Amino acid sequence: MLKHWWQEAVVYQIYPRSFQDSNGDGIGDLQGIIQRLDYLKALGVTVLWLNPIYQSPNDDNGYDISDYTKIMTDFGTMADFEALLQAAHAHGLKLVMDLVVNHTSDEHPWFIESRQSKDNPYRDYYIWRDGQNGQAPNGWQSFFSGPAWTYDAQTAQYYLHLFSKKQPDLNWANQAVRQAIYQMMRGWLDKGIDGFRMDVINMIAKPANIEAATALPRNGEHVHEYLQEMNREVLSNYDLMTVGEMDGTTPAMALQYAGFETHELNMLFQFEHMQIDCDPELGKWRPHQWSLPTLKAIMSKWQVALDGQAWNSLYWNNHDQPRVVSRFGDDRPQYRVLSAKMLGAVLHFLQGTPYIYQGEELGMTNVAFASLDQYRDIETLNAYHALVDSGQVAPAEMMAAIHHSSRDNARTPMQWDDSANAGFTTGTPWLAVNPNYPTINAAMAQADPDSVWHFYQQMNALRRQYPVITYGHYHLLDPDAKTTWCYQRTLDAQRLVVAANFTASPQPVPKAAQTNYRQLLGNYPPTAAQTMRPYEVRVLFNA
Ligand code: TEU
Ligand code: CA
Repeated sequence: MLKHWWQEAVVYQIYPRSFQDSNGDGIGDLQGIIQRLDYLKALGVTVLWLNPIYQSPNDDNGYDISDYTKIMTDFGTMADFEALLQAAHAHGLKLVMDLVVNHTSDEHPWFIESRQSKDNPYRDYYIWRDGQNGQAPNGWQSFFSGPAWTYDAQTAQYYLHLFSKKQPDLNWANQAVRQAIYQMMRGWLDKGIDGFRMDVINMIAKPANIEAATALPRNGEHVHEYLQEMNREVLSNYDLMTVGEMDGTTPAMALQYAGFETHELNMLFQFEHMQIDCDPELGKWRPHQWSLPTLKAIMSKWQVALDGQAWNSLYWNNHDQPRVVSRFGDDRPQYRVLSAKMLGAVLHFLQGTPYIYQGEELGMTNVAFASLDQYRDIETLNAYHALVDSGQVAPAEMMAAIHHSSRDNARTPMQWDDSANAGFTTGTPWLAVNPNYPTINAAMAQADPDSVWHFYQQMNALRRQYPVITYGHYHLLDPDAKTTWCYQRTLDAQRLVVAANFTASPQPVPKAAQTNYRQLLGNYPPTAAQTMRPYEVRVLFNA
C-alpha cells in the first residue's frame, strides 16, 4: 500500500471567528492565527484546517460565500492570508481550506445575476423551478428549518436552498458552474495551499426529476462523475489532502468516494457516531441517552471496512457539534480532565487521521447560556422558533436541548488564559466566552504536566514514534461490554491494546487488557490492579 503524507498527519481545526482576535473588534482573524502558530507547533499537530475565510455576509458564519477570491473583511486581507500561509509553512504546518461549493451566498454576483430574469446567462447556475399548485416544487425541508425553496417574485419561480435562504444551491448539472468552481480551486491551490475540506460535498448532485424527490439529495446520481472530473481537472495535479464532509454515508459508499484506488477524494467525514444521541424525529433537538456498545459498533465497523482500502477521518468534535467531554465524557470538575483524556486516547489510537477541534486539547466544555439572545448560530435560532413557536417543544425543553446540542457549544471563543475574555479579545467577543475560562485555559494547561493539553501532545509524539498507531489493523476485543471499550491494533510484531472505562465507577479490567504489556500512555499512574478507575484509559504496548 502506497503511503501518503495525510495518513500520518494530525489535523487541527481552526474556527477563525473564535480563535484569536488581534485587533480588538471581538472577532478572531488571520493575524490572530499567526500569533498562535507556536502554540500549535508545540502541540505537535501537522496540518491546519481553517473554516471558511472567504468574503461573506455571514448569515452562516462564512458558509455563505459572496466572493471566493477575497478574504472576509472581518478576518483580514489577502496579504494577511499570504502571510499566514507562509508562516504556517515556515512552522512545518500544512494549510487546508474549507471549500463550500454546494451553494453560494445570495449576495454572490452569480446569484444576483441569476435572479434577474429567466434568460439571464447565470440563470442556470442555480436551481430554479416553477411551483406546484401554488406550493414549493417539492416538500424538502431545509437543514435550518422551513422549506428548502424560496419564491422569488421577480421571475415568479422558486430557488433551492438546502440550508438558509441566503445559501442558494449551485446547479452542478451545469458544466459552466463546474468549470468556474475548478478555476477558483486552481487559484487557491496555485497560491500553495495543501488541500480542501469539502462542505456537504455528497449533496451536490440533485435528482433530475426534483419535483418527485422526497429524500434529501445525498449521494445523488452523478456525484461520482463530478468528483472524478474534479479530481482529473484539478486535484490530481497537486499533492493534496482532501476530505469530504458526507453526512448519510456508509462504509460501502466511502470506498467509492475515497477508496485508495478510486480517483475522487482522500478521506471523508462520516456522521454515524454523531447521531447516537439524536431522536429519530426531532434529531439533536431532543437528545437521548446514548449507548457505548452502539458507539463501539459504529466505530469498529468503519475501522474494519476501510482497512487497507480507504482511510478513516477520526473526529469527536467540529464547529457543528457539541463538545465531546460534555457529550460522551463527563464535564463535572472531578472527571473532566480524566474523561477528556480517555476520549482523546480511544479516538487517536484508532486507524486513521485524527482531527483535533480547537479547545478539544484543553477539554473545553459545552456552554449553557440562560437566554436565547446570547446565541448566534442560525441553525439554533431558527430551530427554536420553528419548534417552540409551533408548540412542538416547550421552551424549557428546547433550552435544555440547545445546551446539549447547539453548534455554539463549539463556537465560544478559544480560552487562552484567565485574563478578561480568556485572552481571546480586548473588545467585546462576537459570542460570549464560556464562563469557565478562569479554570479551563491554555496557559494553565501548558503549565500543568497532567493537563489534557500535555496528554494530546504526548499522543502526537507517540504517533511519530510508533507506526502501529497510524497503520495497525484494528480488532474490537469486548463488543458486548457496556462500560468499557477495549481494542487491539497490530502491525507486524507490534501489538497495542487500548482499554477504556467510560463510567465514573470502577470497572473490571477487560480480559484482553490483562497482559504484561508495558503502559505507553494512561490518565492514571500505571498499576497492576485489575480495576479500571473512573474514566481510566490504558494504552499498552508489547515491547
Ligand atoms: O454542515 C453540513 C450539515 O449537514 C449541517 O447541517 C450539520 O449536519 C449540522 O450543522 C449539524 O447540526 C456544513 C457545515 O459544516 C456547517 O457549518 C454549515 O452550516 C453547512 O454545511 C452549510 O454550509
Ligand atoms: Ca479581529
